[in-house]
Amino acid sequence: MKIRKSVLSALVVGTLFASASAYPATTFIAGDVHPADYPTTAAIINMGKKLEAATQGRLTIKMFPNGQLGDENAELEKTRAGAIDIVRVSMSPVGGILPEVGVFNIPFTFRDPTHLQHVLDGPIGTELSGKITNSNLGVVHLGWMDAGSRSLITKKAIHNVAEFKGVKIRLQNNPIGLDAFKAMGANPVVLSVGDVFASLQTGVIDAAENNEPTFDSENYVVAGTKFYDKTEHMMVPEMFAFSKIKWAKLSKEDQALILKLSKEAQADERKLWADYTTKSIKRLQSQGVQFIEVDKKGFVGATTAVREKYGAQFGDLLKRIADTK
Ligand code: BDP
Repeated sequence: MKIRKSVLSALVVGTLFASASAYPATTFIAGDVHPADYPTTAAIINMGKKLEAATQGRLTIKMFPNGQLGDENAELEKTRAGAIDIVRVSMSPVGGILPEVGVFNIPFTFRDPTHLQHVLDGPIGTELSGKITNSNLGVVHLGWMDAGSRSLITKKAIHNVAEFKGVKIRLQNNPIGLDAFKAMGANPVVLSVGDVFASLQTGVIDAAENNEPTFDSENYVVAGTKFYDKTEHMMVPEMFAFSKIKWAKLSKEDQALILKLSKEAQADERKLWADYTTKSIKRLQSQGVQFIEVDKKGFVGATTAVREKYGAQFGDLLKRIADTK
């Protein structure tokens, strides 16, 4: 029997559909507490575009910004359960759950953000990434992201540790951070980042602590804070990671592609971070925020016992960090 051309093309199209439905388009769900234009969120959105292009639309990423999928602890839980595929969170809550990677919350551990980058780009970064992936957190670590350094965001000016006494300050969920702020004489309370604005406004807290981009993007000036007191007490990086349950379902090729694009996203975020920080500082200054050079020695001195207590749990890690150029 002679097969007519139209029948033939129908057969070809049918085969194409069959093979396409064997590999249906997959949308990975991503979550971040920050808005869509924030460096961390934007870097994952860019990664999604590249993934879509590289797979002719077979794989895509849908970002849920602004904490739409919950606060960071909730997002981590959902990622473990496979309800979120890609999560971007601060290392503070991660260290709270997994103390062996909690070194970033020991105050005054890094000289500056470049020192932290060198540590993360070297063997220590690789070791910590492996610890996260091999832990029971239920995620595959994909990469690190910059988050600058954290300083005090206050309603009254703080120049030294004595002036910080009794200040009610919001902290991330991390026990080392709590100890550190108690040692500085403050009155810390743990809240998720989404609750900080209202708590500042209603006077539940007098202060927050964060980097300039979050001070800016969360609009803390409108909630009554006018000072950025530059303690630079912690440099806590961000991480982004894939749900382990979901990772196991991907082909080796797709895993390799995601790892490659994650490296690029890490580099992308570093550039976005630098630009955004410059803009945030300008914006904060134009809103009347005063940047104060504090007497840092007093804050460092007040937290010596905290470094000794927690440093001991990390063996020679603090020394290896200090020795990193
Ligand atoms: C920001 C981090 C974000 C945290 C937030 C916080 O980028 O992941 O949720 O701090 O203080 O710098 O909770």
